[in-house]
Amino acid sequence: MRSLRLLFVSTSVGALGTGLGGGVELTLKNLAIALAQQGHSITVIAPEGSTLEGVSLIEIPGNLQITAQTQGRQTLITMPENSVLGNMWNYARTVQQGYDLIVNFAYDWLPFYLTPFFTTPIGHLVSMGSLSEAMDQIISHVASSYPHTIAVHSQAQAESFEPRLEFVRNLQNGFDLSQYPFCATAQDFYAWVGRIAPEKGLEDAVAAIDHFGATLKVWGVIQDEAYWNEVRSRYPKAKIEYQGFLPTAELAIALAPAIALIMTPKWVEAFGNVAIEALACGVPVIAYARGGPAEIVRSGETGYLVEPDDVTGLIGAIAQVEETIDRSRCRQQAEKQYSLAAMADRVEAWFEQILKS
Ligand code: HBI
Repeated sequence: MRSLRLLFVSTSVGALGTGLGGGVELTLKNLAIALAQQGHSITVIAPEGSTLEGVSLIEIPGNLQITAQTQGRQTLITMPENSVLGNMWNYARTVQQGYDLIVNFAYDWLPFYLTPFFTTPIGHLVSMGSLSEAMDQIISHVASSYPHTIAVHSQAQAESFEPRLEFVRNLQNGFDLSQYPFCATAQDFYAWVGRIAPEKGLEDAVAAIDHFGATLKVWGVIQDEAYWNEVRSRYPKAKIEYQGFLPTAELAIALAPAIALIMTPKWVEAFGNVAIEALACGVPVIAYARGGPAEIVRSGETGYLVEPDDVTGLIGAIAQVEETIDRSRCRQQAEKQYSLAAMADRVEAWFEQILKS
């Protein structure tokens, strides 16, 4: 494929490197690295204060968007004064001639609405499942009016939208697996990784490990302090060890010896980057059979899929995971399906389809 001049416009809810952008931060960084390795040139537009080593970055000032997952389904589309989202897309408008393709990473109404206003084609990588009527409507509209310009991370995510998205591309995700050390023997703890917020369902993982009196190490940004305190006060004897929010490389090293990663999403997790990160380290994944993780975990082979919201099911899986799952099979699945190269191939095919149509 000819080398492309690519312009990435980042998420609007936080500067890159702060963790507030959740999975999108890692996805954007990994794509920039993978596509640069394939010979493309990438420029990233992101909120002021962003950091992204080795990639040319344009920092834009302005006020952040409210995170979409904290709003209701009837939420109105809102923009703060001096919106960083508006400023990023105005800047993209002024420089678009210098690029073959623009990729939007924000889960916000504006970039989807602007699709026909740009002469340079825009691809939208949708980072979450359905959250509101207004976003469903604009994403579905772009999916049908501009076929192949919408990409998602899983089938479940695509199916969560109403009306159903047509012509979308399932990119899954991909990671720099060299950052993930394979750990053949586990130490005596379980892991939970993610933004600490209600949609991530930490309370179920705590309930399950509390049953065994086992240790649960928790990594991630405490996005909802009240929720965090409520979980800990509900299980006062649970051995929860908060490990803070670590950059990828450090998280991988700390996570690698876990007996298993426990994923308890209460929402349709669009993908579940942490599932791949765990598998890459040889850590089996015990997850609710909901959203992206249900398309990643091979139950009985690289972990266990459990009936959603069934804590007893989590307990049953935890009881047998250590004896029954071969940790090298976990690493093998990550290498085959979720390497940066595998992801770059899927993304290049997506780009080709956009540029053709
Ligand atoms: N909310 N409004 C809005 N815009 C985003 O780009 C956005 C978000 N919430 C979460 C989010 N992006 C990222 O954390 C995703 O990785 C989930």
